[in-house]
Amino acid sequence: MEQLANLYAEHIATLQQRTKTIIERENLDGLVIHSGQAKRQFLDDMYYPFKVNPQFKAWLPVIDNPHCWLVVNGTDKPKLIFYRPVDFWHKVPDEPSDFWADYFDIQLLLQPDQVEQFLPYDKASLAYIGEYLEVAQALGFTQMNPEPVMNYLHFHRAYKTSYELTCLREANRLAVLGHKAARDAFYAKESEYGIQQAYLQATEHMENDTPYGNIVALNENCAILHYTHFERRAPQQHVSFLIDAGANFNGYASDITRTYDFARKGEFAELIKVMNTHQIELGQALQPGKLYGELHLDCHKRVAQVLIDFDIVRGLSVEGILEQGITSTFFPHGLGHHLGLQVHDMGGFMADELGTHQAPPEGHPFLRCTRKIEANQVFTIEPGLYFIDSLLGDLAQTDNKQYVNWDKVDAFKPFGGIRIEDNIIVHDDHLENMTRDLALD
Ligand SMILES: [Mn+2]
Repeated sequence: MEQLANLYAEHIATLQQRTKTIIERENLDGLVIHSGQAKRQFLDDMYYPFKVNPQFKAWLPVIDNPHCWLVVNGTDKPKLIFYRPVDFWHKVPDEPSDFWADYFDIQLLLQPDQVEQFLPYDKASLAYIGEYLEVAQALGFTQMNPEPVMNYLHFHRAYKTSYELTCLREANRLAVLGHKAARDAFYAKESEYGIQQAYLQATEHMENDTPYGNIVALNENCAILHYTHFERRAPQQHVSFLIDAGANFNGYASDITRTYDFARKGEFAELIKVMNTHQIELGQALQPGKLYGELHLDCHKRVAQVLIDFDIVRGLSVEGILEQGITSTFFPHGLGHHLGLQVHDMGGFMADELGTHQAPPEGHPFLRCTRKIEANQVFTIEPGLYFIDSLLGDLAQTDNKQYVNWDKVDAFKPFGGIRIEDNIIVHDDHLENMTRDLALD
């Protein structure tokens, strides 16, 4: 990981530059970024898993330590107030000595409530960036998460530094190890729970380390978009498998989906093959200057063609299917989103750094990205095609019922559905499909 250390200087310089620009524009002296606090469960002495403020982990790969603070102004060396209590109950974080430590003036904080002595006295021109507004208020902050600052940071976070791209490649590498182990566990007829264990072991992740709850679905469960149940017993028969699972590296996420047919032959296997081709082609269409929303509409066109080719919808042309909105029954989610410190990285709807909202096209409320595609952005591309009982039921209540080949739908229902998802970097002159580059078919 020597490469990471070499790239980190430029990463910090970029964040410093962004900070300098926005605080000058907003007449601020600096930003104070709070890593967060552990949340306690109601009437209990147990804590929820800690999830760090993404604006904090943008600066350094410390993702498991609450009560840390950053004081930055874009000019001075960033100050890190690093929480390191005396505690014989828990493992205390080591004193920072990693590659990133040299880039901060580090002060160790023994108790959360002693932070005041490390913060600048006059807070009138400082903005608090974090979740705990009452803590900020008690400390004397009057400006908390000012919208122009947040919009600016979110917008620019879409442009990844070389350090961040390296982290995202590594997050892909880890996830692909998990996906291959999960695929093998599927063909070995494991349960959803068993497949999940194989995934976690291969990625060396604990369940709370993954950037989102893994979706591990067998058979008709593949039709449940966010299925996170993990049935403990294997089904009588394995027919299909959908896994949507990522990994975390230095706080950066991967987000990868694959769908398998157990028999590797038959019409569902064919359907996977065709969707896989569309997924690859949609990924190749991520050209700088285009709007991401155009790709989403292109995907609906492709899904309409698939519905015709597989005789699922009859008596309508591609245009007719789109006009009637029938593709949304089979492909009800967005084509994809920005990826980075968060799985659904911020800034997907922003037309500019002021945060001007660019709404999704009419009839596509679930699309998470409408932004102009540019170099150094990272996207997921995840077309899907599902046989979802409730949505098919809704469709059967409309005049469009006549166009659906219900026998075909019934034949596909036991397989649930298909989603295929890669993570792609847009470069100036080429695209980099991080997921396919790792030989995940
Ligand atoms: Mn995704």
